[in-house]
Amino acid sequence: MSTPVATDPGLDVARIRADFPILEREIGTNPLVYLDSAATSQKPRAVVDAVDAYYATSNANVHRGVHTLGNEATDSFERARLRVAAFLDAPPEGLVFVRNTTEAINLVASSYAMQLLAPGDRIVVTVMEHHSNLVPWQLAAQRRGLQLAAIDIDEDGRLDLSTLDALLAAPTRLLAIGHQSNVLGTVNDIRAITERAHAAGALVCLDAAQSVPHMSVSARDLDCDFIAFSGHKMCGPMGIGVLWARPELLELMPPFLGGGSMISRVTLERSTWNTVPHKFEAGTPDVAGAVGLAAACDYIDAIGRDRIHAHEMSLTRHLLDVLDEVGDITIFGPRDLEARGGVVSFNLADVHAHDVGTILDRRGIAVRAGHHCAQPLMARYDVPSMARASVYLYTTHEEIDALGEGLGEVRRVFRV
Ligand code: C6P
Repeated sequence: MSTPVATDPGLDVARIRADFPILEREIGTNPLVYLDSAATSQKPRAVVDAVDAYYATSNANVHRGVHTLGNEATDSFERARLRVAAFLDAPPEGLVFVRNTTEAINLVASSYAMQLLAPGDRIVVTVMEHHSNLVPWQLAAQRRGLQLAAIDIDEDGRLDLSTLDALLAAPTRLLAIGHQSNVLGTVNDIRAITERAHAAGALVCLDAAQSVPHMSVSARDLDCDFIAFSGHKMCGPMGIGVLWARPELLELMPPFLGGGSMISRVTLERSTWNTVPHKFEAGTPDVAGAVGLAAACDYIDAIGRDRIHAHEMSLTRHLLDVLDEVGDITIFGPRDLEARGGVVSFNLADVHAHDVGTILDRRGIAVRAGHHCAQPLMARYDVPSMARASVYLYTTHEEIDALGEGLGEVRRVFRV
């Protein structure tokens, strides 16, 4: 029997689900059970409608025209910047619209690490990073002669911070760290870690791809120097993401991409740059994406991030219990709910995660299987792959039960 779970009586999941048209879909003859929100979330009608309304009524290029539509589009884009900055509790002049977390971190790697760090300087990452928060630093290290070092994890899948001060000592200039692991679900204590990094003279680049959608993230409270996240994991459109950086750092950093919009004055010989954050937004931006992301912020805040988080914690408790009941399951990451979010990776006996995912899909259950863009972490656990279930505001406890039944079928099929 699974442990009784305390659901938030205020979160009307049936009503929330009615906002997400895709959740009515069937996969074959089964209702869709979408347990892959860590890969990308589904989109509420409010976001789809906001994108649609923008294209239907105000579409024009931004920061260029003198005509009415151009001004409306520019207003919509800049209002979206203010809205998303407010969601992040951050000064809007530090908010750069990019495509996704990956692009945001590449921007920092190119315009900060490669340009403003010196050969021999060190960047510290962790072994639980997504490739997006590792490969850009590797490229910067190769091109600029920087060193890279990694914080390890303990048996429970939490960071081993006993080595942190030694790793942060000179010549470390930057700590690049995820807020919540997309594999282990581990939530790192960023406020405390940032204090230690700053005390050692290092800046902090936070990969918030898996945290901003699921909990209140305040740039002011966390005090990080760079924060990256994607719209598509937080009910927003694909193709829009955010780099927030301290404006004074953006001032110091040279541009990432060159072209229209990011300049102040151009001659055949040289150019000068637009003010921040526009200096980092070359070319025509994804205005509809920004408008959709602002609508996603409104949608999430109307429900309440604390309530969404409480619901997800209740689901996670249930998920851990259901996986235990299936038997022969190895769960990766902390068991303690205080230390984790609603992303749970596991393996069932010696069945390959892809086989688990394929059999679950036959029942309409979508989980992710593979290395989760975290190959160093797979190597750390000495496994080729993991299966992963992840929850969001529209997930129900019954869907977790369906996962448990599906895993029972996997056991029968593979006779384990
Ligand atoms: N993780 C997952 O299934 P992009 O693709 O740029 O929007 O996000 C990259 C990224 C960066 N950091 C973390 C912690 C992430 O989880 C992700 C995306 C997805 O886990 C797709 S690989």
